[in-house]
Amino acid sequence: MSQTLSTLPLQDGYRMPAEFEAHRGCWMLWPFRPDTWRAGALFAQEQFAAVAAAIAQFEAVTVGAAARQYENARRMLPAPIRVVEMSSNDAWMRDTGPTFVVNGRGDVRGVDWRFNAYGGLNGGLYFPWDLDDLVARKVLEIETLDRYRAPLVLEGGAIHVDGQGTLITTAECLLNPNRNPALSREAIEDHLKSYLNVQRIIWLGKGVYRDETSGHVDNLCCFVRPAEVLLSWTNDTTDPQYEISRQALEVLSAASDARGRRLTVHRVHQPGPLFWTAEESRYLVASETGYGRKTGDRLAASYVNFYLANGGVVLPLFDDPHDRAALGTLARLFPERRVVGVAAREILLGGGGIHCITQQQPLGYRPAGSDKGPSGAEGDMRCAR
Ligand code: KQY
Repeated sequence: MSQTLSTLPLQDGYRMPAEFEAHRGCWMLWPFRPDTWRAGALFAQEQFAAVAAAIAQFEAVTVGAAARQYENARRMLPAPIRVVEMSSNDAWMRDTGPTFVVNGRGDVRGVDWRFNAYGGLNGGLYFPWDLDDLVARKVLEIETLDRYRAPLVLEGGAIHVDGQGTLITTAECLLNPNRNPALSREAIEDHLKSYLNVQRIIWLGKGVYRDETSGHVDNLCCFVRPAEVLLSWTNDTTDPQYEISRQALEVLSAASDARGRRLTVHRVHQPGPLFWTAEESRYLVASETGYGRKTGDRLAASYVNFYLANGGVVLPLFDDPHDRAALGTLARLFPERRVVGVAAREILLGGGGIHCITQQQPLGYRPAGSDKGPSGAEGDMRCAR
């Protein structure tokens, strides 16, 4: 049974692990809404299926699909991928799924943040969002994992952690009045510390230029390993992204992490810039907000929006001259993983990337030598359930 707990992860000894730690698997949702995904989501579904198949080379994948899409999803997804019926308002598992936390004994729980579709009635992207706000709970219920319901509006794409006490976020998103208007920066930091067990929070200013999420960090910067980050960059000083990335570089270069280490900052040149074409905006149903979805609007494209799977990196590609260099950079940064590129322009047209549509579920293991496992063997790797 999955219980809702009234305690806090910090006091219970749980922490959010880094994405580069071992996974039990990956969760995704199936896209369908015609005001986010053009042409009735057909092209997006093809790319979601390709992402799921790429991740499935490395770890188990589960895709939640609305009842009316179940058959379609099952047909389009390769057989080893588990499809479960799950209603949602859109398909951003990073933002609506649970943030999993682990303890040192191999147990896994989930934090269920409040979700308001990226800003509620004050700049949010869609209404209603009630089904999306239930996604984390449903995932935890399916996995029989206990749940912390946090009093904070937060999307998973707004944070990145190193698993060793450091969190990176942007002020543009987490301090945006359309998320938690009643909370000060200190109060927000206190919640992050209590729910994720982090001690050092690094605040970047803005996220990627024209990012409709109000600047999610997962499109701009991420941890490659402890004390090493990757930043989306442009050499074009006339591009509005230049000043955003330059300021982030300044903050990151001056920062130290929770263990007192200075950060090594790697850079990857952004694609494009990329824009909506007339053909692409033609078969899009008008949305309530209409945010940046017409011919000529700039897309918030970034190679940082990749997914780290067990032994793999699943990298968004855009049929862009910068793709090649990005593949090379990621291969150099992750020599121990296999880099798989997946075409992701249709996902980008929906406002996100591969990281935004995925959520890793950690394995939950007892670190070698920390204790005796159930078999009595010293330091064995134990699954959480
Ligand atoms: O950055 C992300 N984690 C998700 C992007 C969501 C865009 C909503 N249209």
